Amino acid sequence: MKFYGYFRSSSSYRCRIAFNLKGLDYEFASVHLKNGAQKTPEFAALNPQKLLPALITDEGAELTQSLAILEWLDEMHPEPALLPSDPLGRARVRAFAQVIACEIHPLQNLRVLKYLADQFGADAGATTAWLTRWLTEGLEACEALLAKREAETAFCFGDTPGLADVCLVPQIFSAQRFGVDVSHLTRIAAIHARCEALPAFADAHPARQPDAEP
Ligand SMILES: N[C@@H](CCC(=O)N[C@@H](CS)C(=O)NCC(=O)O)C(=O)O
Repeated sequence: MKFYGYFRSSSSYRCRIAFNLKGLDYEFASVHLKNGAQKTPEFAALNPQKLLPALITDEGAELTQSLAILEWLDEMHPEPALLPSDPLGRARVRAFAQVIACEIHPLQNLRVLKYLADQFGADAGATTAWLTRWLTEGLEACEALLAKREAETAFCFGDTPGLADVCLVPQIFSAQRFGVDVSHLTRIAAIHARCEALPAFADAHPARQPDAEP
């Protein structure tokens, strides 16, 4: 497999955690987002959205969108499972993951922040206010979903990490990077600490990637 990612990209980070949990090797191609490498014709031919991550399978199939990649990985390499075995459980885990991937993350994306600055003159203070608004509201909803679980579990929806945890940890990294304080979300904080203690999560951290920059 060839994986196109970037150390600081949180959707790439999700996939790295899943590769590690499942013990899968891959060739890594770094796409330097800050330098605009995602906009080259070569990368746009792979992902017309000009977004990371992208994956080329051993058979040469091209995949994009981290949630689609994660579910494909889970179907191809079922152990350990990222999704519960029951339909209701799967719907709950997917809903949690989609709060992050579909509602929070798009509003913090590089191209969105750049557009806010370039087209609407958002300065650092306005950008921080924007990020704080959407990350706090979204993660508070995640905390509330965790509070609604029938039982408190070590990870988001079970005793082992799954798709929800794979999405949560990179989102907390982003909150910390953008200086958004979510320490009042105690269930999330406890789960985050448990995940970070696992090598699969620790080794996927942006600071530990070959293309990491200060
Ligand atoms: N929903 C997409 C989001 C992809 C995405 O927004 N990726 C970011 C990095 S985390 C990106 O490539 N941004 C480049 C840009 O904004 O120009 C997914 O989950 O894969």
